[in-house]
Amino acid sequence: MPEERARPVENTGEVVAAAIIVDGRLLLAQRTRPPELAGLWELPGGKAEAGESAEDALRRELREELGVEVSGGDRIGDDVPLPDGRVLRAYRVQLVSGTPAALDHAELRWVDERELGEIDLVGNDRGWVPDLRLHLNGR
Ligand code: DCP
Repeated sequence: MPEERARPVENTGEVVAAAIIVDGRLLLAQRTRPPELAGLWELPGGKAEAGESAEDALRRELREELGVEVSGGDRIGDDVPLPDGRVLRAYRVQLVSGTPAALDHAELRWVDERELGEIDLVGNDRGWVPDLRLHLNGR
């Protein structure tokens, strides 16, 4: 039935972003695209696929973009509605194995609380800074 095919699959509307904190520093990644976001820093992540849980999307995206294995996925900060109708959500994840590499970004940087306040984040991620500070302070 056409209605069956047209029904949206759960989770297709989410973009996941990961807060990886090691030794009091947060991992940020510098975007290469699109042109209006290139050069700005973000929590790495990406679009969840149809039917994929947020935790699975985080595991897949970080494997693809950073070459690392992560676990967990407790929410951080507020939902950020994106112009295309998706919703962007941040999650705290734990690094399980591997050393992050910039496989899909221009560069990676581990920032402390002060540096987080100074770096040029993508606009969508800026609202998370107060929550990220709490996590960097060991909460
Ligand atoms: N986004 C954001 N902040 C983040 C992560 C993503 O504002 N920390 C935004 C940028 C894009 C949208 O979410 O508008 C989707 O992110 P990506 O382009 O990074 O997602 P993918 O990696 O899945 O996209 P693609 O593989 O199509 O490049």
